[in-house]
Amino acid sequence: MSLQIALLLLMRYLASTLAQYELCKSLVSTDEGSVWEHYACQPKPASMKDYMRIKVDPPGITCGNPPERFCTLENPYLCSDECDASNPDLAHPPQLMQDRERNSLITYWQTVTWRRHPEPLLANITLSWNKSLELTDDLHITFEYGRPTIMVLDKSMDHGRSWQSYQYYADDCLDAFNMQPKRVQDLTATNITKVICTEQYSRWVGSKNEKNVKFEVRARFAVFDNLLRLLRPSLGGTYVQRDNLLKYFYAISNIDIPARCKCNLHASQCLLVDGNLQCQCEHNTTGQDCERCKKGFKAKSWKAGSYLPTPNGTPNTCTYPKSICYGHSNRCSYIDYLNIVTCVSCKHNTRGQNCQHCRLGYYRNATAELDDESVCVECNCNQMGSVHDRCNGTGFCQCKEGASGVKCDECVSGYYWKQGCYPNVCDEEMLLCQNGGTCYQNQKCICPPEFKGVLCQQSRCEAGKDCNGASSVHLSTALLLLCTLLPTYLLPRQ
Ligand SMILES: [Ca+2]
Repeated sequence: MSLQIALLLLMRYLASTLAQYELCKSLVSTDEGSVWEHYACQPKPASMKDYMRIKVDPPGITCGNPPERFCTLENPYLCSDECDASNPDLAHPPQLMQDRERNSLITYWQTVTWRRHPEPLLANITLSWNKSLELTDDLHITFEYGRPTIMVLDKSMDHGRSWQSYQYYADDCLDAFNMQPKRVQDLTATNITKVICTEQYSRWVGSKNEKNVKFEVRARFAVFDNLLRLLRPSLGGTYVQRDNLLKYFYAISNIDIPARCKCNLHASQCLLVDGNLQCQCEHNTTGQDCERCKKGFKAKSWKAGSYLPTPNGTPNTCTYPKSICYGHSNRCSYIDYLNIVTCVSCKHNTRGQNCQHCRLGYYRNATAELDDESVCVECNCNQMGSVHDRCNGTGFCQCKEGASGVKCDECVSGYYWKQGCYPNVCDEEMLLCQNGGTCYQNQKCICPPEFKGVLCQQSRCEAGKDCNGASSVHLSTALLLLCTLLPTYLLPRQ
């Protein structure tokens, strides 16, 4: 677990320093045309103070209504400064924590002074975006007139419904929170997300010397709304001087939040839409954080993109049911303007826009799963017996006349096989060879010498003649010839 966290942090660090993951997709040329390739992507870090909504509590905590005087820790007895909410030059409203300061004029929000001591001077500052963010660098809060001696940073993962303390700050952690003081750099990979109390940003070093309070997230990222609870103002390095409470108050001139929109690695842009930050989701995802698949693109459950493997990560694109192509292509692309997904280079004898069909000459193997490499099996139609090499969905080939069987490699009754099926010339039932002829493999009748014809139905004798007589004539001629020759051999030589 710790290794995973460390690795993820490293990836995030790399991702924030290298200009990677800026591209969600690109059109690449292939042998089969241009297709979109998708990549894990994320928006660039930005200063989120421009989009921040600030709310301060309790009511009346901001100074100037009614107008009041205050002094500073550096000049504790010259209490001539005035806060007046009705005078723009003397007002210190909350928005001065996020304004862009011009001409090096520092502007700041300021609270009422600690007149009611010993009642605590409490102030809550809620920072919200109505959008999940990921801090990409340290959060900086700049305090004028000294940093608080006690404060807490809370975070909310549910837009402010519930809060968890994220970091404690105190000049004396044991005294304020009964916690041992720690620094972020003391944390190791195993306890990197531990909630600590730090004394690093609360001790008095002079209000001009050190104004910043940091929340170090370079090593610890967060998704959040923030609640800054200011519990005790700067005391100027000493105890509370009850005779001069006008020097105790909070003043914040700037809150810097370097962060990026959390888009789950599915968007490279995050824009303000109707006053709210909105990821410009790619990879067929939708939602403010691209946290779900677009309607119809739910072939698999939604997944955030991944930084791994380097350098491009994994987009984990949402796909519509057919377009996962059951793993038969890794080159499927979503075409925006047609709102379709199309695949090229279908493998495993599949074809179709989504590799959802079997190639011609192949049929769906009913016993194989859709993602099985053997999902399409060859029809294997007999070339002689089939009309073509294609078959139907169950593997049956289309047979020529007389042929039968799944592969058309047999003949129906009345036909014989010889490089295909041909009608019987003769058989033992209907097409009987006549006149003593015998049927040879249904292909021909072998006739006696005196007959001819397909079924030996035709006599070789011409019609009307005595074919027997004709035969004896031939015989007697032969005998006569023999007899005339015989004496030459049989008679004794004289
Ligand atoms: Ca300011």
